[in-house]
Amino acid sequence: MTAQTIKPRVAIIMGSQSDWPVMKAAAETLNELQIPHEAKIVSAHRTPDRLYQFATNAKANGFRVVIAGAGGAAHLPGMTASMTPLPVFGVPIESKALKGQDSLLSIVQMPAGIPVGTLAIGRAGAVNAALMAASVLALSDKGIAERLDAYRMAQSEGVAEVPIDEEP
Ligand code: RP5
Repeated sequence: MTAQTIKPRVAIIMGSQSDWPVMKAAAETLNELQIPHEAKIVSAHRTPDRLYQFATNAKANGFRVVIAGAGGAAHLPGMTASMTPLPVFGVPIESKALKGQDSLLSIVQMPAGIPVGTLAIGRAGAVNAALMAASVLALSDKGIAERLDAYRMAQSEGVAEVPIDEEP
């Protein structure tokens, strides 16, 4: 059975098709951990009705965690968090004008009461959002917990003790 044939537990949403090259890293990380997920374009300002429908129904639809990526005036993660009790992890996308500083500050500066777990700008944030989602699911899923442990162990084992000269 592949990760996609059972009910998705993680929703990966993003404000635009242009966010996918970064957000794909979250999907790939979840694939590595065999965690079923679904990816959708949901724009807070271009498709507000789609956002409302997604966020208000996310828990009832079986999702347990939402990963939301957005760039610029990045209100998608915060608006999503305002409409669902699920944990929302925000990924700031690197914007052209301000290199993602705008995205980061838009997502991280949530007023008290509606939290968004904010990750790093770009690919590192997308990968880590997936790992945070895995950690949440691992609390109640032994298989995911074991695969997450194995992922971390393989990562540690992949780090050499001594640096080598690399080919220019
Ligand atoms: C945001 O505006 C999206 O999340 C994207 O990062 C940014 C630019 O979107 P496009 O103009 O490329 O569609 O809503």
